[in-house]
Amino acid sequence: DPRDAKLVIAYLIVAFAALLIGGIAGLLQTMVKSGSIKLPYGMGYYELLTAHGVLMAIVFTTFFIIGFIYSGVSHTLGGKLLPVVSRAGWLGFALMTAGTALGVAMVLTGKASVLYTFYAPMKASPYFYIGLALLVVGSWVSGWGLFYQLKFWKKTHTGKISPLFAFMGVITFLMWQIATLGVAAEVLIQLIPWSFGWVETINVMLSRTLFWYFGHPLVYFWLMPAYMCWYVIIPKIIGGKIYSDALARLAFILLLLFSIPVGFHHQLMEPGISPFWKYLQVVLTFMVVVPSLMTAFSLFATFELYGRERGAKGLFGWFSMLPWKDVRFFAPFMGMLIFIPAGAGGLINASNQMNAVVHNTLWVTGHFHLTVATSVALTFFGITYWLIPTVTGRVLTPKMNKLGIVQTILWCVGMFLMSGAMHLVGLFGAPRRTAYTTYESNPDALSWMPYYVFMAVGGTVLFIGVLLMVYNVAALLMAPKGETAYPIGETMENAEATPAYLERWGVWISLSAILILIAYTIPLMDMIMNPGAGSKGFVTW
Ligand code: HAS
Repeated sequence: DPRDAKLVIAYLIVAFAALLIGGIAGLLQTMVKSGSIKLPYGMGYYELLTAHGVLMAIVFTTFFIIGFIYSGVSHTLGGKLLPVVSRAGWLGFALMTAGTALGVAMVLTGKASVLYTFYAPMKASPYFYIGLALLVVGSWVSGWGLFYQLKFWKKTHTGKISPLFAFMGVITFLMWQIATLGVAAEVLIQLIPWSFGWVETINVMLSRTLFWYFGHPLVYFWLMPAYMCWYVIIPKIIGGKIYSDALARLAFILLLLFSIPVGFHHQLMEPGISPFWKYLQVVLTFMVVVPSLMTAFSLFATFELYGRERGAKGLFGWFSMLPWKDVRFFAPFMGMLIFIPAGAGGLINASNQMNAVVHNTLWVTGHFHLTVATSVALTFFGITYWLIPTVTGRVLTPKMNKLGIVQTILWCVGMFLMSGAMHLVGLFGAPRRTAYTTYESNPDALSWMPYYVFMAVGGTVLFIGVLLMVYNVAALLMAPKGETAYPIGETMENAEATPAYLERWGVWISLSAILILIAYTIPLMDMIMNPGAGSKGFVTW
């Protein structure tokens, strides 16, 4: 529907504007860190780092995800958004854009150099937190629109299983809704009153815990739309079939259940949480790996069966049958490929003893540049090459396709240099989030410098990749008129029927709530009741 198309494009334009400004901040901060440049006009390293993180990790992703999911829900649930849903989409967009403008203005004027994780004891201007609150509330409003569209569809299609894309989109927003309750509580109850000076102290441990209650599912909020593309879109693009609708739904249900009660794996090195609760959440963390392994299995099955149908021979003959010259496949595929080492890094992080080696080092920065900034970002770029033409009634030309392939290669090369150097130097103990320093010419710190230079070189290649991507988006918006189909895959003919219980929303939401209550109730009560127990790590500032 042309009106829905406008909504989708509005979200995408803000997303790519954020990518551009965030990319500039990213380039500058990596050059400062390596000592290659000094910042003029009293600009600070932490200002740039915050702008980079907030714009890339929070604004680019959230706007892109909503635009993408709205497009697919409109397409698969009736071909058009209900008027009330479209209004929710626009209201959400307005709130999110206003919140982003306010938050970014605070960061760029040096009033909110609190990094993208923004928990206490670092304090920002209250207007930064108000901006964040608007962003989150806006995303809720958009999510409620999606829930309503599915509810309406179910009412008019009694007894039918919802389309896979819509199911996945709704579950992603359900997870987001539950996860953002933590950050909303942190911002509204703790950070805003404290930053306005209405209260003098803040419970730091509680603030960090509420943040990570949200912070880990946040990474699955980025990943799930990428999985939607891998499960539903990629089979159609290569000319194959979805391996199993039921398996895909089960993977998403497992992501809903296990992606939230695991925030403590970001706090393994904190003394204020008892080892038992950390242990429990690490076990749950290893559970959340299962749906990713299922996804890998399902993708290999789709690729292999597609190749064999076309006569591929031998164990890996199907590999050469894949459409390597099509950027709509190539970019997401590189994302999948890189997710293998990226996910392995996650397993290392999640293991308590190994976490003691890597925590707060550049290894972690390397990990998330492979996961969100490569696997997810490349998939989102790959989606852009068909999504913009589809909703604007245009076509992807061979020249744009070529530029897209070049962009993907640039991204992979830049990331190999940057993230590779981050992983290595992190293992030598180089801390994350520090401006240029040699720690008074300490020999260890001096030995890290060549890696920082590699990071800056990789960062520069990536910046060229950002510029090319923004150029490609502009070119797609002005591409020749024509028709591009929305690529929704179909399930294999011989796949088993999807069981109806996979759509028992009440059951899955209740199970998710139970797991969260088990993992968090006692530690949270402990933190609230003993806010000043300094020796246990509960600090009030
Ligand atoms: Fe992580 C820190 C553990 C996944 C993002 N993570 C972070 C941070 C970010 C982040 C942003 O346990 C930093 C936060 C901060 O600022 O402090 N992470 C994990 C684990 C996983 C994981 C266990 N992370 C992600 C994803 C992210 C992301 C996904 C973004 C999108 N992470 C941690 C931990 C920390 C952490 C600790 C805290 C560290 C610390 O101490 O601070 C797992 O979900 C990973 C499972 C993935 C797999 C891979 C499956 C492979 C697939 C691809 C198949 C490929 C095909 C193509 C089919 C098991 C699905 C191949 C074809 C061929 C032909 C070969």
